Amino acid sequence: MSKIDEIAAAVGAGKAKIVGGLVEEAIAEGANPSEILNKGMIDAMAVVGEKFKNNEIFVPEMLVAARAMKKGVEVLKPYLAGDTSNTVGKMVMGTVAGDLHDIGKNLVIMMIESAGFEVIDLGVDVPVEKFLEAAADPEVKIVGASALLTTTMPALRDTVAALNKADFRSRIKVMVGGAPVTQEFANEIGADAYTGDAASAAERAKSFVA
Ligand code: B1M
Repeated sequence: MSKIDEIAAAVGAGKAKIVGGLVEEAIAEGANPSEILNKGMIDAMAVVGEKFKNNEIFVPEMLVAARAMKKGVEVLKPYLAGDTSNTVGKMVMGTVAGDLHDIGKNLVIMMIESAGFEVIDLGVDVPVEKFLEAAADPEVKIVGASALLTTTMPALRDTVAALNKADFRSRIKVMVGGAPVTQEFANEIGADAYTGDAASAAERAKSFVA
């Protein structure tokens, strides 16, 4: 079994205590940090999601897998993130109301910070008003919102609709993402950008301030 397969197995089994060590070992062996993230962790979470859908595992197992992934990401962060000393702009980011999923949002924040942005993390289950309040800061250039559940896509719609009505709308760009979100949905709700992964989110954010 390759080290990346070992990481995927440990994330899938929720073995938070060993994931960090395995990531260190993989790095020491010369594994590519993005490959560790994509194949060792994100793919492993997709398997966890499939098992949950098929009733092979339940919420507690999903939760421990998420904790294990977070441990791995903590160790991986310095290898993925670049020089953050030059701030290119301020961004607000949160997971929409009713939604507690934060791994994807945190990855997006990590990549966007490494692209030079200062990110205000509003956390999870963020009401529309909190997005509006944070986005009212005149220094904010981008507002990002994440939704992981089909049932919270309406909250994403509401969030974007409220931002679209705000008097500061022309100052900001609105970015959306999350597993159930599509380019089509993003167009429909009036967001400026949709990306399917964290690295492209950072690229897109950079393009807005270039
Ligand atoms: Co939840 N969950 N979950 N869960 N969970 C999913 C999303 C699900 C698909 C599993 C499944 O059934 N196959 C399913 C949703 C089904 C649906 O909506 N149709 C589901 C469900 C049903 C639920 C509950 C309702 C379960 C229950 O209680 N019965 C419940 C809801 C709680 C709530 O939010 N109110 C729930 C709870 C949980 C846990 C708390 C146990 C845990 C979350 C822990 C945490 O986040 N701290 C959890 C987990 C871990 C998952 C899965 C297994 C993994 C999610 C994840 O972290 N993926 C997930 C299955 C899956 O996604 N296949 C599942 C890895 C992450 C890196 O990917 O977040 O997609 P993702 O982010 C990507 C991109 O989407 C993108 O970039 C990221 C990195 O590349 N991206 C953006 C994300 N945001 C972006 C923003 C951008 C741009 C790109 O611009 C701003």
